[in-house]
Amino acid sequence: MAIPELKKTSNACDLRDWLKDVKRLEQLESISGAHWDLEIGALTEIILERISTPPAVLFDKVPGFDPQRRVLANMLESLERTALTLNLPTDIKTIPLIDALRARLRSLQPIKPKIVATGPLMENIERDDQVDLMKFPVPLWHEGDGGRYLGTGHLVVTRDPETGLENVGCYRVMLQDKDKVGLYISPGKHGKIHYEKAMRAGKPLPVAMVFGQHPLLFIAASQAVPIGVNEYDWTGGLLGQPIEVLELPLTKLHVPATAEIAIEGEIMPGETLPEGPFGEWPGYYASAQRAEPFVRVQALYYRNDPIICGAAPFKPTIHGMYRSCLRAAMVWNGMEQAGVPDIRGVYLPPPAQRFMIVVSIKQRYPGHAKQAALVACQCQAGAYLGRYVVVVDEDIDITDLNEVVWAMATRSDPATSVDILRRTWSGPLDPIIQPGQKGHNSRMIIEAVRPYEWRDRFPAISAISDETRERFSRKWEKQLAGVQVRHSRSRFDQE
Ligand SMILES: Cc1cc2nc3c(=O)[nH]c(=O)nc-3n(C[C@H](O)[C@H](O)[C@H](O)COP(=O)(O)O)c2cc1C
Ligand SMILES: [Mn+2]
Repeated sequence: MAIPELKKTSNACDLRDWLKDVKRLEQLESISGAHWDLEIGALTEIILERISTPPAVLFDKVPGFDPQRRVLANMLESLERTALTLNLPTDIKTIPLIDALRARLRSLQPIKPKIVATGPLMENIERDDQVDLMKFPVPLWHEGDGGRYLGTGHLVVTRDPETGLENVGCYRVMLQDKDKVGLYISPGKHGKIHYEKAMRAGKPLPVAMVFGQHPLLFIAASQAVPIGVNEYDWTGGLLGQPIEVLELPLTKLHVPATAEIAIEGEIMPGETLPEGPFGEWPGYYASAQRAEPFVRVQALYYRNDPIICGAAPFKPTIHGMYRSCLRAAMVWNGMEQAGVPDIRGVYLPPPAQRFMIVVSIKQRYPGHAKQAALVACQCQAGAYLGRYVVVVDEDIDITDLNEVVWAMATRSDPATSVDILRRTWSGPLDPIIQPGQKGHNSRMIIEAVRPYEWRDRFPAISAISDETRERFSRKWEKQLAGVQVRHSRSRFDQE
């Protein structure tokens, strides 16, 4: 597939420009007066549940706060906004988007950010005793959360105390006090490695955080950019031009010049506070409240009328398509690098996320389907926290779960089409593994393809052919359009 041209943007990755583009797409809504205490979170969830293409939602006039201190939710919950953010055409379809993204990832050359002297972030500066994070409308996102989460769609910037390399990761941040924020970083993450090195040396770890930025930076911080690659460089590489950053005065860490809100401070050795629980992406609370480190905030910076970006995970049955696309692109590249031929598409059905990988292939030789499945679930991008791998033929639309289920139901026979891999890589968020036993789980490979040996004699499909559909759709276009308008209504209308 031809890779769409990169469009040069006038400036470096500004959320406010992105919001203007989203408004032009007619995918931005604002809601005034929702309360921080569960109301913003619940409305976000209800909109995701009810609307098949959910808009981005800007919450303003939050009771008890400066009316222009806002919260943005559902940034990336449509294909169009995902494409916009990745600088791809907004009319692109799912598999072409994944294909274009993987081509970009494959050829990505990191571009160092441009360090600028100042930017909109410096419109308001508060130091030491002036710092008051309680003045921001930080939501309680889910009913069972142990606190209000300021950081769910944000950046956490740290530096390796030994190598000096900077990292930008997205690790949840809980509001602890007016000048304290707790964070949870899971084992092996780059920020955790920095933290552990600093603590071993008995030294504080300087930390900067950004709560509100262009969503591409959130993607960079929350998707596996390889260790050693700075996420700002990666973002510049994906955009084809450097992003603009400021060097913060106390920690010398870098944050985007157009960030909405940023803090800098330190994690002190040995200091912890209770953190969590927080509703996580599999749709569960994997663990109870724990003692976790926190940052003592020394300085706070924010734009006028700042916007907190929220990307709290809800049950994946109602959202998360953009994360499926990103992971699919990485798995597809991993499979291609391992030499699997004729892959027609890779997708992770959003309700399952990493727990299910679907691959479509044009079968070339006996064992091709098995090879595709094994590599999909064991290449680096697909190996962690998986469960099911389904391989289908190229005629199946893998972005449509109905089609995938139809293929499973009609082209697989459990006695011969299924294999189980044991003791594969799982993790602390795996709901089916008992507490205290987390670590390993298993994988099921389902070959839902026409069996290779007699694929040419497999029963023919009864649906109309593409040509017939095209011919009659064109001939009856007007009548069909009328039927469609009268009968496809949003789920909101049905209530
Ligand atoms: C909305 C969202 C929230 C996340 N929260 C956490 C978290 O609280 N802790 C964590 O360790 N990883 C979390 N992650 C995953 C990390 O952001 C991801 O693994 C990322 O690659 C980490 O950056 P790093 O590779 O530089 O460490 C989250 C991801 C998303 C999309
Ligand atoms: Mn990293």
